Amino acid sequence: MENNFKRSIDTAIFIPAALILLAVSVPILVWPEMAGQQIAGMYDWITENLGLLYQWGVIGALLFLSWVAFGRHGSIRLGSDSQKPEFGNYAWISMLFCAGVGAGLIYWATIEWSHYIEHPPMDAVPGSEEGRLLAVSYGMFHWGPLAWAIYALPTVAISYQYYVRGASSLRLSTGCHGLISHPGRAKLLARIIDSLFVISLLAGAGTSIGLSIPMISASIADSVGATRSLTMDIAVVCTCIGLLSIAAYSGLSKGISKLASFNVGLAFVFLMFILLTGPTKFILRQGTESLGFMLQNSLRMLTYTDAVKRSGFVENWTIFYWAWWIAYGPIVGIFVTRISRGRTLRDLILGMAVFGSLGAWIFYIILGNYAYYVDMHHLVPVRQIVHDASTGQAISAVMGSLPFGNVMRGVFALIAIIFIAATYNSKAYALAACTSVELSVGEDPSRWNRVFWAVALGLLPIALILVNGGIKIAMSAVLVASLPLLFLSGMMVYNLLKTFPQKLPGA
Ligand code: NM2
Repeated sequence: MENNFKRSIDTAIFIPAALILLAVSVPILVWPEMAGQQIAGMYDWITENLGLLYQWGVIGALLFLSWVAFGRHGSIRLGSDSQKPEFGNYAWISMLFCAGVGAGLIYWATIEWSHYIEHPPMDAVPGSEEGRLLAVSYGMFHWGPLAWAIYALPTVAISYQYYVRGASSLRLSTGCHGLISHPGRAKLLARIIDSLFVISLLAGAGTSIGLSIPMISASIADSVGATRSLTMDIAVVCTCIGLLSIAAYSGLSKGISKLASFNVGLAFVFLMFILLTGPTKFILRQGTESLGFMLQNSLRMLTYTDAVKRSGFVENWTIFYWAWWIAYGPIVGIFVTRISRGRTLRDLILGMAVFGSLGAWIFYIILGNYAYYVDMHHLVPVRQIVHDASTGQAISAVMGSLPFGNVMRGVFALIAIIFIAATYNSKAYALAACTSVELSVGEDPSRWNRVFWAVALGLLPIALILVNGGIKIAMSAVLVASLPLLFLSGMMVYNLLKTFPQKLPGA
C-alpha cells in the first residue's frame, strides 16, 4: 500500500535528492556572500562564453519540434492507438500552463517593459516608436512559442520513451531510455541525470518564489496599511506550502487538476476586470501592436547577439530567460508526460506552443499595458518606484490604482499565492515521481512522498528570503544549473531520432 516505504521509494535517488536540497540551502544561509560571489562569477563566464550555445539550442529545438509536429511522427499517440485522453482539454491545458508558469509570469508581465523603456535593446532611441514597441513586446517574445519549445523538447522525449517505448519509471533519465545500454554505466549515468534534475528544479523554483514573495507581501501589506516584514514573507511561503501540501495529498485528479483549473479561471476573471475597468481601448490597441511587432521581429530577436555594442541586454535577459526555461524543462516534462496519456506528440507540441504562449501573452497584454498606461499618465510613478524602492512595491502600487484598489491588491496576492501553489504542485509531484522505484503508466507516486517534497520545497525559499541578495543567487544558479541540461537535451534529441519508428503503423 501507499506507506510501503521500501517498495515505493527509490532511496538511491530520494536520499541524494534530499541531501542536494540541504546542500544548496544551507551554504546560502551560512555563507551568503561567498555563495553569491562564486555563482555570479560563473554566470558571467557562462553567458560570455557559452551564450551563443543557448541561442542556437533554442533555434535547434524549434526546428526539431516543427519537424516532429508537422511530420508523420506527430501522429504517434502516447499509449495505445485507441487510448482516450485521460484529462479533458480545459483541465489538461490548465495543468500544463500552471506547471510551466507561476507567479513569475504575473511579476514580469506587469513590469518587464519598465526595465527596457529607458534603455531599449537593439540600439533603439529611448522615447521613439521603435523603442516603445521593443520595450512592450520583448517580454512577450521571452514567454512565446520559442520559450515553450524549450519545455516541449524534454516533454516529447520523456513521454515517448515512457508511453511508447515502455520505460518503467518517470524521471528525467527516462528521456534517455535505451541510449545508455551498459547496465552498470547506465545506472550511474541515470543517477547523475536525475540529480541534475533536482538541482535545476531548486534553482528554477528558487528564482520564481524569491521574486514573487516580496511582491505578494508588499501587496498584502499595502492593502491592509501595514509595513512588509520578514514574518509576513515567511507566512506567505507557509501559506503556499500549506495549500500545495493539501493539493499534493489529494492527488492528481482531485487536488492538482482542480487547483490548476481554479487558478486559471480566477486569473482570467481578474484580467478581465483590469481590461474592462481600465483603459480598455489603449490596452487592446497597444496589445495588438506589440503582438504584431513581436511576431514580425521574432527572428530578429531570436538571433540578436548584440555583436558590436555588447550592451549586456542579451546576456542579462534573453539568455537568462532561456536558462530559466531550460531549468524548468525537466519538471514540466515529467509532469506533462504524466497528464498527457492518450494525446499525440503533435497535441503536446502544439498544445504547449499555442496555449502556453497565448496564456502568457494575455497576461503581458493586459497587466503590462495597464502598468505602462498608469505610468505614462502619471497616475502611478511605476518606473520611479522600481528605481527608488522595489519592483514588488511598484507592482503593488499598480494593483492599488485599480478600482477598489486595496481589495484588488488582496485579490492579486491571493492569485499569486495560488499560482505558486499550483506550480509547486507539479514540482512536488515530479520530485516524488523521480524518487519512486517504478511508476507504471497511470500510477501516482505515494502520497507521503508527494507531501514530503511539497513541504521540503519550502526550505529553499525561506533560505532565500532570510538572506540579503538571495534572489540574485537564485537567478545566477538557474544559469549554472541549466548548462548540463542543455547538453542533455541534445542527447534526448539524438535518442528520439534513434528510436523513432522507421515506418509508422498504417503508413
Ligand atoms: N519561466 C517560465 O514563476 C514562474 O513563472 C515559473 C518561469 C521558466 C520563465 C516559470
